[in-house]
Amino acid sequence: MPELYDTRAPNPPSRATLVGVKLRDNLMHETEESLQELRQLAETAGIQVVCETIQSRNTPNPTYFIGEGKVEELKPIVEELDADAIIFDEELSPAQTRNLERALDIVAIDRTGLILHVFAQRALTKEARLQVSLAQLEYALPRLTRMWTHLSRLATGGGGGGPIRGPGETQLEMDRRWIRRNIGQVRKALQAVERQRQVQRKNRSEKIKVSFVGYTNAGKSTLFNLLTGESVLAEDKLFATLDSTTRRVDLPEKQQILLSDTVGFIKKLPHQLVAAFKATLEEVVEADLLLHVVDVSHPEAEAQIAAVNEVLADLDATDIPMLMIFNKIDNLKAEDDLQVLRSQYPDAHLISAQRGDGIETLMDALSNRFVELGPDLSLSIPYTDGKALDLLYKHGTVLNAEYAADAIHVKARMPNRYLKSVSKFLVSS
Ligand SMILES: Nc1nc2c(ncn2[C@@H]2O[C@H](COP(=O)(O)OP(=O)(O)OP(=O)(O)O)[C@@H](O)[C@H]2O)c(=O)[nH]1
Ligand SMILES: [Mg+2]
Repeated sequence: MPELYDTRAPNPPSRATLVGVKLRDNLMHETEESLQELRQLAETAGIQVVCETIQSRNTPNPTYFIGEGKVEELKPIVEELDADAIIFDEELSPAQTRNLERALDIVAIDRTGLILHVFAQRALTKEARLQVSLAQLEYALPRLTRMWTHLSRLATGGGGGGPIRGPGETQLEMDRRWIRRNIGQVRKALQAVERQRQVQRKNRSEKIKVSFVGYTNAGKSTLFNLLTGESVLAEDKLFATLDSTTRRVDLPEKQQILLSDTVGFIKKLPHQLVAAFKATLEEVVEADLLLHVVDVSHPEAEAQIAAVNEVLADLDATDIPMLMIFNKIDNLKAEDDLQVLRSQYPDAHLISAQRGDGIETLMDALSNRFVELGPDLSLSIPYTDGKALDLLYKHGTVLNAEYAADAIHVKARMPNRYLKSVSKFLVSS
């Protein structure tokens, strides 16, 4: 793949001032928690946070988002602390970005830009990198001044891939044309990768598909590893996982499911990213069951659940049955009160993916859930059709097998999706 798709910024900032804005409709603690998350995002991106500030205002100032007085106040601070970026926990307009950069003489970044930057740094596979490229290009199109996060010209690598100005074309038009052309190329490359993925998915269409969803850092990958014996990267960083991984898991009642670990969601997830990651998220959209993993020890657990549900609505995935999993119960403090959450989600499973608490019960619940899908069946299987019996053992629960002279008489349960493969052996019960 040409270096054209190198999504990493050529010279990302290293010392940042963070700005949160409490608007009329927000609560102060929400603004504070969100700023705390922005700090985590910045740190994940390798940016040191040298200062944090919150301004309360009714509505954003159209010129700077924050007030002019606040900008004046920040000038000496930024200089003294040697900050090279100001990061807003809000979405800045292209004009606000430009004005802030001029006034403070440092890079101005918004929450979306930072999230895109983190994704770009962490994207390893070809598909994830293409998806991030697409999101970045679409974000860059109206914001041509934001060179730090763009696909840089440097990234076009050899072959003189940078833009060449056409007759009568302004720099701006040329840049736009260059970005549009790249969007086209990245889309094409993505389609090719997605076609491959479709083939793989077809092979799985028979199986029960279960997919994790959840806020970033909730513990999805830790639980995935525990259930599959895999070693997907799980760490205390936001967006440790960008690609989905799917593995077979055998449930206690012997049914097999395909379990997928997926990218985590976040509040104010850039819509460019949701669109770009639609293919990766097909694991979610096509699932028979979603396991919504929540870090229940997080002070914002409830808001995080809401943020995940919002993204699911964006993906049209709200009709898929969902099981709530309250993770990290080992991390709960005495003063934490789960009353509200538990009353909202009485069926939630309380677990610790790290310590293994509650896992057996969770597996049993999953197993029972899929057994319920099939009614009790009576079958008569000729000895020459041993394969059908194998299928029953593999995907269903054999309640009783009687080896008679003419055939094997079996009582079993089978998930509905497999019924077809044994239906010709059904006898009335
Ligand atoms: N105390 C505690 N920590 C946990 C538990 N489960 C996971 N963690 C920790 O939480 C952090 C995030 O875990 P991951 O499994 O990477 O979370 P994730 O949901 O996959 O996160 P992303 O891939 O970033 O969306 C890691 O440091 C885990 O060790 C748990 O049950 N208890
Ligand atoms: Mg993960």
